[in-house]
Amino acid sequence: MDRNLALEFVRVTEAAAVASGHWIGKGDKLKADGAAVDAMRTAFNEINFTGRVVIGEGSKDEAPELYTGEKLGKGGKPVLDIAVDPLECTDSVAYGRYNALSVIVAGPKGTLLGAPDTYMEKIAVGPKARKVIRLDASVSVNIKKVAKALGKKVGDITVVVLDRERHTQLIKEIRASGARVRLITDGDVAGAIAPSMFDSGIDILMGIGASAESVLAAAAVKALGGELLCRFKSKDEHQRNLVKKAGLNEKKIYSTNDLVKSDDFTFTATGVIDGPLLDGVRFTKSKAVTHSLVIRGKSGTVRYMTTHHRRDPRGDFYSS
Ligand code: VTB
Repeated sequence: MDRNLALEFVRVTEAAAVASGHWIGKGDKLKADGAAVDAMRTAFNEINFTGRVVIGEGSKDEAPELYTGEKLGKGGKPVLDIAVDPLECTDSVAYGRYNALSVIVAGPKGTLLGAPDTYMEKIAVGPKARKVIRLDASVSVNIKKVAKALGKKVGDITVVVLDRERHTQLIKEIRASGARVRLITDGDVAGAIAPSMFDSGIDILMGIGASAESVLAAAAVKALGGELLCRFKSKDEHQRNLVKKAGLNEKKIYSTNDLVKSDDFTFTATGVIDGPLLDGVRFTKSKAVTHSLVIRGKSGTVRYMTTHHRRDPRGDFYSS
């Protein structure tokens, strides 16, 4: 994939982050998400490529834009699969909480798993512990093995978990093992990537989260040398049928290589609200300032980018 395309995509996540950044704390998640989706779509359609959304905002009937199957870009080569979350953590933005991102993963056609909109059980770790985790091992065994691989005491291990009732037992078991728990209200994309980032303070992600988020996080985790293992965990018959219809297997344990099949991909994210990966959007009198991360699969290069977007004096438009 053209190396410069990764930089084109950062304009897309920047645009979505700035647009949704205006909705922080205003209590309206639909407006926040809509702003991100509109900005993302407009910015995508200024790029010379042909994209097909494999993970988007839902099916065509549920999502007017960026739906699974939608075509993006001005056309021509390259032809890419696109997985997006214009606004990961819509609620965090609406209620002014923590940890929201705009995210894109792009890879050659057929290389990103088109996971249907359901749930997955997940465990994610960074490079030093990538070989020791098992999705079916007990919580305490996984934690002990990760601690050993990292050369840490179990008591110094931090496990990030989504704060959901379904995780009551998991949290009990983590505490019983002696490890520490960080609860997050949303955002298991950043949560799954954090153990692979130097000094994030997070060693493991555990628990059940959305399946689309697995594919998005897997790209960054793979490029950074970590591991994310997951398995579909449908809530009901409808979700089980979605998995079947997509030709996927409820019993299979998917690794980063199954979720993102090629090395030729890019992961691009811009922070909307501060989180473990990135700072959020700041507005000044004349500028919007964004913080982004661009990771290329082939080289494993990690670029942090701070961009100052000039505000057009006539309105809320920003230079790209
Ligand atoms: C998680 C979280 C996301 O969805 O994947 C979660 O990381 C799972 O769904 O930020 P529930 O909220 O139903 O538990 C999000 O919260 C939103 O996409």
